[in-house]
Amino acid sequence: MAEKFKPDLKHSQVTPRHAWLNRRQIMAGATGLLVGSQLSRQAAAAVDLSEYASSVYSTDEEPNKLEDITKYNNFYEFGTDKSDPSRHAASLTTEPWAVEIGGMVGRPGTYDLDEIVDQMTLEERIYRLRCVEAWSMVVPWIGFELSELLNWVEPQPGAKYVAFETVYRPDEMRGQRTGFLDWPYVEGLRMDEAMNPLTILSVGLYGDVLPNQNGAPVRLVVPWKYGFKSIKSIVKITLTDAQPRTTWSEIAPHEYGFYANVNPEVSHPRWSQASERAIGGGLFAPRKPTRMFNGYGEYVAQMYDGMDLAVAY
Ligand SMILES: Nc1nc2c(c(=O)[nH]1)N[C@H]1C(S)=C(S)[C@@H](COP(=O)(O)O)O[C@H]1N2
Ligand SMILES: [Mo]
Repeated sequence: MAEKFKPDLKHSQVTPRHAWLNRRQIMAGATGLLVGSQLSRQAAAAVDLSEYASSVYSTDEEPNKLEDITKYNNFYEFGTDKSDPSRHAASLTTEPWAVEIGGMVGRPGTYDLDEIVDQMTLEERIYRLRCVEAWSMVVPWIGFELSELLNWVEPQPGAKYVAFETVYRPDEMRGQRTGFLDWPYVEGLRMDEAMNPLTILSVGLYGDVLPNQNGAPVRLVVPWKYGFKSIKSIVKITLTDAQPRTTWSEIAPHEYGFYANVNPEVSHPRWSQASERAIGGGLFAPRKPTRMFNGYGEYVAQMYDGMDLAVAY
């Protein structure tokens, strides 16, 4: 497969990461939102699709255009305007990239991202993304299940949470030269949330490596939670027995909780969460009703049985 692909690559410089994205079998849903991408189209044509299970977790909704996904971003390390990340994120060096994995694991270490990805099963996952600001998109990520990585480093039985940290590089991230957030951005999940098959680490988008503004080279994607949980440009993953600090819940605990499950019935103190504005729908498109757990309840609701979701927001 690799040999077949190389001549077709449109990239003038094939980086190691480009190489693995094309070399490895990107599993694609049968409904194939492969259409948006040249590289993925080539992949679909060249491989025997019968060997590939479609991801049951992908939505068959139309994904947003690459333009929407890469020009309308939240990535405060590069500024607070939606257009700041696409204008300023090129300054981040994403190669080489190391991820330190530690805490309550059997095999702690600092691993090269290429080495990690080489061990993982890449899939295309087309997910809805619902920001707490009440806009939404549909994004064709490429990534692997976080559970596969955690199992690889052998979680200890006492581990109850996973903490994540974004890179801190004020020289490359202009937003980090301001005091707007308490850098580095940190996030966390409960262990069962981290092990849920919906939870992925994304390394690609539309068949290519992840653009910097979307959290290159590796970012979390937790589709049933508000977007701020999906932390970008991760350099540190720590398994712990205590609930990790999270950036937004520390800044405004009455507005942003640790759980942050999408919930149309619990309003943000300053706006309703009952509906959302679909990016790319045009100025006059009607708002979409927001769904409990962003529509992923069948896979995740049982994790919160017995929890009062109005309190644990
Ligand atoms: N490190 C970091 N991660 C982050 C953010 C951020 O500002 N910094 N913004 C979050 C928010 S609020 C959202 S909605 C998503 C946006 O992801 P996207 O730009 O790829 O759509 O990233 C999340 N991850
Ligand atoms: Mo967000």
